[in-house]
Amino acid sequence: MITLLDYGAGNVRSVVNAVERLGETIKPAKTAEDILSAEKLLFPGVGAFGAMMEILHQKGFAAPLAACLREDRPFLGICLGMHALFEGSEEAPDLPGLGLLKGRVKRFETDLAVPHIGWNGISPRQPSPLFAHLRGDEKFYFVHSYHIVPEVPGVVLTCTDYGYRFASAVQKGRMRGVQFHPEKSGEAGAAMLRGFIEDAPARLPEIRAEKTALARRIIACLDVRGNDQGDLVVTKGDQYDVREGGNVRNLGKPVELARRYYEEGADEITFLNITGFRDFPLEDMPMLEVLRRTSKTVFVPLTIGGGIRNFTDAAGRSCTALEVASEYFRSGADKVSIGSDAVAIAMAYRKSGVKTGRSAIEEIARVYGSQAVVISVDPRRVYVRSPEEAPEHIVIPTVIPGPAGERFCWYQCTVQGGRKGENLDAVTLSRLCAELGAGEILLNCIDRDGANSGFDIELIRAVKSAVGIPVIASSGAGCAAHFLEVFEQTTAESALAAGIFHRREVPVGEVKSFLRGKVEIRN
Ligand code: 1PR
Repeated sequence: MITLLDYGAGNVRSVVNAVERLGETIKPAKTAEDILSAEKLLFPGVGAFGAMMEILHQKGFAAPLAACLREDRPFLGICLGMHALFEGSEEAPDLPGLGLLKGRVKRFETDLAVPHIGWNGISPRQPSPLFAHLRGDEKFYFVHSYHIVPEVPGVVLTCTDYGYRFASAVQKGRMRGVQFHPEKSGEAGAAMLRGFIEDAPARLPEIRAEKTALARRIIACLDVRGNDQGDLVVTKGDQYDVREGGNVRNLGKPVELARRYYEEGADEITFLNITGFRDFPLEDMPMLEVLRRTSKTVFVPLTIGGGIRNFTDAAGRSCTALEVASEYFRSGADKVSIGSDAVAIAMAYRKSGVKTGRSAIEEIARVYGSQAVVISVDPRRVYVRSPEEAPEHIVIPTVIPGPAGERFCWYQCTVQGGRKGENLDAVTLSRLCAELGAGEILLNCIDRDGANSGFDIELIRAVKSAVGIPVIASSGAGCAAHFLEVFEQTTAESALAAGIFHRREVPVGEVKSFLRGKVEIRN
């Protein structure tokens, strides 16, 4: 029996599912006594260090947890659950940590994108039960802006490279902590959790890489909506038009398709509720059930988008984006993606120059961390003869001339699934949202959507050069070579596709096989 320390933030459902899948039972700690009587403790942390420490103290969990750890009770802390073991964190300098390990938590200082998001390796430093079922060359899912800096080198269990080498796991007696998320790391993560559950004999894996590398991610995207018969289906548009012969295209069931992509090797799954902008968000949330069911069989990160915004309906009922997002996190989402509302937020911020702290981006980032906030951008090319024609926008030269031979273009942001264009360009939108605390950009392109003609390299380069957060290249993938092209010609951290996967024209596995040996990927 494992006792789960759930302090109420983030996606603990995935941890429960990952443990139960291994045949172990898991019980949430509700009182201090539950912690003190635990056989084994699992502490998954998601969100922000300050909020976590405050809640641990409010609930009266901090002292019993520290007592168990001093007694050397088997413990596994994940991400913030490991940060809590240290003396403090730059993320909330005034709030001390538990101080069981000497050292602090600091923000990444690197030219690479922060947060560090994706699948990276681990370089083991000492034997551990966590390695009992590992080869050593597996990759694990990381998502963090801060990392630990232990003062005592002897506690370092693994190291990982991202710009520089950092400690990615610690071990002192039976107290262990990992920066990555085993519950989101597919079969490798399950193997590590099994070692913890069994309290297996400590060993070193056979393969011990000297250096590790972050993989470029392949993401499968499922656009979901109700069809005319009222069923929730995965659909797919051409330039966002999802109807064919008057009917919504039906390409399958969301939960089944997500599972198929997981089994084929997708590194992440994104669900977009494409008509989510229409209704009162909390009234009917069919995607909650989709997430709950998906998180039972899919052990890679899940992102959900559509309808995440502050909303007041005609009857005066209101809800906040944070409330909507919280429902999604509780149901199994790791990240939420904001589309239309991000455009409104960025335009207001550009006009006032003031960060109110109350926008959906800021509020969700404050509670769940920046890494949980993705901005979904739906731009369309607008051709101009020269940059002077659109002085308020970021205009770029293009090698693909416009209908009248124009050699320049800018990318107009749209809202409501491309139905309405706004006076804001995609590069500026991305920069402003990153300033407000977004952690990742999902960069679609309406002109390329469903076109199978390849990603819009010019758009991706323009956005990538304007932000310091990871960018997901999206729209236009028609063959495996298009993924190689986007990874060779841009620094996008990941690439997303929909149509070719749904129609089985190019399965995820084929993309991976094609890329293997050419770019760093997760096997
Ligand atoms: O505005 O916050 O409610 O979010 C709505 C979300 O739904 C946005 O993320 C928006 O991108 C998405 N969306 C709205 N309408 C559509 C539509 O298609 N009619 N889908 C839509 C966007 C685009 C991509 C697609 C890629 C890859 N889907 O995500 O998966 O273009 O496709 P491909 O590989 O087949 O080319 P809000």
